Amino acid sequence: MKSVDDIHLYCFTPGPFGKGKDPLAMVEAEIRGGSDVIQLREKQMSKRDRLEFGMKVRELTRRHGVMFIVNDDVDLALILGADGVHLGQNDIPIQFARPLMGEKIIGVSTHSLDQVMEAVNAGADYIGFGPIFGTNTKEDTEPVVGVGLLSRVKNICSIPYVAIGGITKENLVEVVAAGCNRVAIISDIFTANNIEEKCREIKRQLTMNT
Ligand code: 3NM
Repeated sequence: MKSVDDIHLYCFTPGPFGKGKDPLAMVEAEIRGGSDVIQLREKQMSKRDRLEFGMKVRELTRRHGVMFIVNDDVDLALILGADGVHLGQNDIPIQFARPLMGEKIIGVSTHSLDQVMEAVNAGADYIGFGPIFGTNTKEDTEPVVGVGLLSRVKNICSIPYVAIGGITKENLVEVVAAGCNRVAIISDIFTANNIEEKCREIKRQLTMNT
């Protein structure tokens, strides 16, 4: 398993983008394209279906040495033997998750500089920061933070931070120019004709100067 410091391209399970397709094959394409993390994010599945699908993703990520993170559910993360859990601002606070997760990774979604500081102080291992641009992928998204605010995160954040929300291969250059070479992307990857190639091109841009 990689460490949070190694995160550049943070990917997801397909959710609604996997409808009528083979979701596991889509995840495999992301991994072949250089994804450093796969997050199990299947908000429309029942918990039992998430468990069953999650077991397959766990097996796949383990085989390829890719980090496996479960969205929202601490219990599912532990049951699946995931590397960590990702918590939103409306999920259980990190103080309650930490005793259960122990040394495992806890990531937290943040949407303001205050939330960044709060997550760092509470002992998060990494944070997501966004939405950087407008996005239709997530319901009830917070207001756009923009690359201006993103460029200020590094001054107050001592842990790895991953930019998220509306990021594409085309606007990635703005994110990198704002000093961030860690991104989480859903729609631009899953709507690509060739998921593997799209991931590879994005990963190349993120790791060009490292
Ligand atoms: N979290 P896309 S934005 C899951 O701002 C998620 O915390 C966000 O999908 C946040 O790459 C978002 O298609 C959706 O915009 C990201």
